[in-house]
Amino acid sequence: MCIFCKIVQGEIPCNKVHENDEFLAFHDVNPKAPIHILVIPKKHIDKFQNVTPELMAKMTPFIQEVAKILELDQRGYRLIVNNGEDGGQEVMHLHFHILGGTKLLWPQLTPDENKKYL
Ligand code: DGP
Repeated sequence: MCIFCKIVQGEIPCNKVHENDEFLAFHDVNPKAPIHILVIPKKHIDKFQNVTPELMAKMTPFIQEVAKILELDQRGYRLIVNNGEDGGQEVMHLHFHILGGTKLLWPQLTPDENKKYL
């Protein structure tokens, strides 16, 4: 069983923010911003590339609710999904990162800072 399925089952504790029958939101163990939440479907789906439109249609309002609970809805926040190897996904259970609580930077994401991509 993957680590996030163990969190869903209660085998590994988490600092929960919100949940319903299908989704769970909890604080990231290694926060990259003052507020860093992970939102996951309780059902195991390995990555964003394999999520269905039907599940996303329900996940979207859940993420918006979490942002409201954390009072990020007015100031703003960033949503990140790392998908697959090049995307830097470490836990192979679909998760959205919600980052906020400060004005976020938009850092260089590749090692070569001088390379232009356009
Ligand atoms: P990603 O690189 O997108 O797969 O991000 C995985 C995130 O999951 C990373 O920011 C750290 C977090 N994480 C890994 N294991 C645990 C855990 O056991 N508990 C919590 N709360 N977060 C975890």
